[in-house]
Amino acid sequence: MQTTVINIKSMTCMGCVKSVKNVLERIPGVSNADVSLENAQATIQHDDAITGSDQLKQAIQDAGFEAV
Ligand SMILES: [Cu+2]
Repeated sequence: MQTTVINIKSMTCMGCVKSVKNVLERIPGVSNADVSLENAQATIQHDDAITGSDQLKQAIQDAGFEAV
């Protein structure tokens, strides 16, 4: 299990936070995702053998947010 922190630029409210969290937690290999509006950041626990950090970033982008 690995922890990846991704900065997310374009979240503006708790609705955005929820969307990002839902998107991340639906990805196979992700066991937990904590998303903070205040820190503009997602902290994700995932199995790197199933889903790497690039795929997590891509999923966030696909959901319409900017992952940096
Ligand atoms: Cu929002």
